[in-house]
Amino acid sequence: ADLPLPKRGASSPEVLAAEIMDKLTYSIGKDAKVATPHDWLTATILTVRDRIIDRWMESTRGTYQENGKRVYYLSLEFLIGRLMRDALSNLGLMDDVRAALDSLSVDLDIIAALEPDAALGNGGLGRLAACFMESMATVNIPAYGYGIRYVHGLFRQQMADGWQVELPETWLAHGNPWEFERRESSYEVGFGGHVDTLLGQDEKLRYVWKQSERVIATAYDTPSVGWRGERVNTLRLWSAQPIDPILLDAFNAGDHIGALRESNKAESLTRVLYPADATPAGQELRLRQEYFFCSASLQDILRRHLQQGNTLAQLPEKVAIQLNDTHPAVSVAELMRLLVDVHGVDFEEAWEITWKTFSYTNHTLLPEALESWPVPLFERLLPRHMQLVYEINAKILRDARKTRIMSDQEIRHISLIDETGERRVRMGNLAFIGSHSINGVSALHTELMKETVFADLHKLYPSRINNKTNGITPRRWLMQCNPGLTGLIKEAIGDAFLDDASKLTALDAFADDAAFQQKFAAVKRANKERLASLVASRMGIRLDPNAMFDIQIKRIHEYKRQLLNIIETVALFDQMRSHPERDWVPRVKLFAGKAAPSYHNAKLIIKLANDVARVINNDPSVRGLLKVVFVPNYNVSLAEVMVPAADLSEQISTAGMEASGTGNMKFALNGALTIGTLDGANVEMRDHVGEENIVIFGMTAEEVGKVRAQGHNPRAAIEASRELSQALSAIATGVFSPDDRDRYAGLMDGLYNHDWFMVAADFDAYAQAQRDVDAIWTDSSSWYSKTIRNTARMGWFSSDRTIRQYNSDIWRA
Ligand code: DL6
Repeated sequence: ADLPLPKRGASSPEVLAAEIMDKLTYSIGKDAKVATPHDWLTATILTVRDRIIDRWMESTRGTYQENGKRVYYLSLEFLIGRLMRDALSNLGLMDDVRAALDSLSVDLDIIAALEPDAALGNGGLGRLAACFMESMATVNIPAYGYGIRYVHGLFRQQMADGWQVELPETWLAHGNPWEFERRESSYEVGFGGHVDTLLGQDEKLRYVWKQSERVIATAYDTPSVGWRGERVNTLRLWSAQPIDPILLDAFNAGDHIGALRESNKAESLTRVLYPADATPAGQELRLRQEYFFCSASLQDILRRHLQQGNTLAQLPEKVAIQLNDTHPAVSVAELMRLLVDVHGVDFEEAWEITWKTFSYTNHTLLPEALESWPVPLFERLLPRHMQLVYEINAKILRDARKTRIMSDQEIRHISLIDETGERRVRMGNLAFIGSHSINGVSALHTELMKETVFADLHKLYPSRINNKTNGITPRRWLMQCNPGLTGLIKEAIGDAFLDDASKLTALDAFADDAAFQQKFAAVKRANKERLASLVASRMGIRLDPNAMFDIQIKRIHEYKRQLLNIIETVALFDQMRSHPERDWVPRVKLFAGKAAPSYHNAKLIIKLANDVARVINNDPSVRGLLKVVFVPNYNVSLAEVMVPAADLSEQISTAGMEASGTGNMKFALNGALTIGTLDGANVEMRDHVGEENIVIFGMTAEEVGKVRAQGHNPRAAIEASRELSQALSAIATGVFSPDDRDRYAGLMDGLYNHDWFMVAADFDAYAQAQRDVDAIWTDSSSWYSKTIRNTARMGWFSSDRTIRQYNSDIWRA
């Protein structure tokens, strides 16, 4: 029966304080006298959570009653960060909860800082998924996120003598008050074994997959609150458990370790997030993780669909499944298996249902990041799926030949099996063929997808590729991380922008207003002081907030070109020492980011940043002019302090290689000037903020392509640039690494001999652009006029806009 839902009463500081005390006493079992800050945090979260549950139940009931179309976002990563401020701000409870805690002598900021930063993702792709969850709730789409509940998220980064050291991350150490374990939502997921055939009563052949291993997937649900709490959706993360927690026979026979072997094996499936961001892990465990979460999610989706009285043929009408990159691509084969083998649907009909249900987002053009699995591994782990992949492939290739537009070479390229060298299953092709929509994440990236990785599939299916430029949620990336700026904007233009970020354009009228510029500058200064005090307390380094804060934060990758930034820093250092008479703009160069543990050059780049920092920061001749800091353990919470404090945002990837970028959007929204290449979403940012309000330099993607095709001579470019050759030779000969003079010889050789990432080729343009930035900085009214215009014109990059476009063009929920 539809019993009326209970509901928490209206919130006031008094009511909230009483509820927090109630939680502390009855849910945590602590007396306020002995409660630790963690206890207060948990009691506060539980109090806020009750209010979320009220809305959650309403949303879920509403979705059930409507039986409309639901959206399922399948992602191996959700980089959600801390949730409490998000929830408080979206529910409008921030001030009341602060006052409630004050009355209990508890400081909200102190306990909020204790909340673990849930790092169930590596970088952009995972953070995008988290922004999308928030926006889907905000724009009122009935959506579910599906992923993995990793026990250990992305590693903690420590520095040992300037080298990255990886330590395990333990976000669940104090429990997780946000989640609900749903034992009743458990599914078996199998691996290995073989496939039998049976003749059914209908005389049709049936395939029966006899799995050799099985585990249980158990759901953990976390509510995801939209702006103003209008809607609450569910993030459902799967945890792997053994079917038999302990093998008692083995235990009783004295094999105490062996008795737990199966259990350990099952649990290890969801223990750790793979720390590789752009390169596939290439491990059996990774494929197991992917299949595990896809199978559990699809079983859950079909169960819900059928429970509502829908038919399987109605699946595309009622269900939209978005594949976040190729990581969940095995879902295409799994849905086919469930439809054909479990529900007895004909292959042809199952295929129609499947491709109409799925859509796929590509996040990278790096060929090494397009997943593919060795056929023997795929076949051993998923023998039935291998058969289905062959069957789908045969059908697609047959159809492709019939069109008569595809050459043999093109047919080989679209095949699901890569036959060059070791045979491999191409997950990108599987995701593409199994979807009705394939999207890129910026206009440039989408065009490049059509021309490069998916050129042949695009020829066969010319209407499937479309663009959905990424976005960021302005709730986390403006309102929460920058309350000072949010308040100032409200004061100037009212609060309509809180509900519709495009309304920020009204701020344009204030860009040249001297009084407003001063207030804008004061907010920036306060944010810089906040970052300076974080750096002082964590690293014992003093930063001068009068200097320009020039920030590059993102995963460390050669294509993102932190190396270009470091080399230019070395060249600047050189110039400052050679020309002390010039009016140098004081700069603090800040870096942060993690390197994949197996990515040698990325780790070396971190060490170089630290080596360069040590030398520069200890040289009296540049004191007060230049400082370099690599802030360890970059994560969402650190970004929330660094982004609002930036004067200059470094978005300097080799053109054509950064699919979109989302950090670029966060900085510009918070009033930083961007120095960047025409790459990813930078191109569209330039179009929105105006080319006079962004500093663009370097080769275009087209030029990079041409130069690479012609073969370029970096040595000549280096020799033609005195600044560059001096900086490189200083690094190569050990000026920054006196303890190991050859440490960077190999890295520098790479620039002289290949320069794949066009560091040498773009150096002069970059150095000139930096001097242009200096010139703008020197004219502070021009600086603030540009940075205010950035904030005013970045509303389009709200993830609400992105999600609306997904919904109107792809999901139609
Ligand atoms: O689309 C989100 C994000 C983009 O903004 C970045 O440009 C892109 O590098 C990133 N891709 C990945 C790599 N994933 N894979 N595979 O994180 O996606």
